[in-house]
Amino acid sequence: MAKLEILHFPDKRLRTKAREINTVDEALRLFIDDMFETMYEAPGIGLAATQVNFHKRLMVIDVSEEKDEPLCFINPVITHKEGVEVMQEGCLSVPGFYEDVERAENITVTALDKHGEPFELTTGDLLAVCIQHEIDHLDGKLFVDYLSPLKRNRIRKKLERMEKELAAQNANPASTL
Ligand code: GNR
Ligand code: NI
Repeated sequence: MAKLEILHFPDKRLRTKAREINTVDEALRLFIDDMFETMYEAPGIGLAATQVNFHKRLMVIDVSEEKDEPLCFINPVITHKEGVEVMQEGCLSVPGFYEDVERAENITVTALDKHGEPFELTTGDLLAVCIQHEIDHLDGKLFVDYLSPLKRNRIRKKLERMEKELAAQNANPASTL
């Protein structure tokens, strides 16, 4: 197992539209294990392949308290949406920022599981929000896209500055001692 590197906004690679997966094999299952490890260690309740620079339609989620309900979605498609709900969202690719986002309250999603078997799930609450958030990633979309340009640019500038400081620190670790 391996922890994968998570891309941060405004990295252009987060804007890539992921492609459908044609074959669900052992190699893919090993990668799925790495995605779960990366998500649990972050920690996060979901992770889309786009965030770890793998541009295929794959995402993992676990919204349970005990972190014992792993869900894997391959080629997910939302077939039904109902109601509207506002929830405060965060994102591992936008670290440290939390903002209200409006999404469908209840959804039905179809996907393949990690064995390539089709399934359908109808759900609400945090799981419904998380599924919509992850599918957005697969389409190159981030929760900051729902905010005003002013808010989004503020977040972008802060993250760019943080990234710069991190790079400088990595180049010369003694400078901050
Ligand atoms: O860990 C996460 N928490 C979260 C909270 C509210 C709405 C969505 C999320 S998803 C996020 C992990 C992540 O960035 N997934 O792409
Ligand atoms: Ni996210």
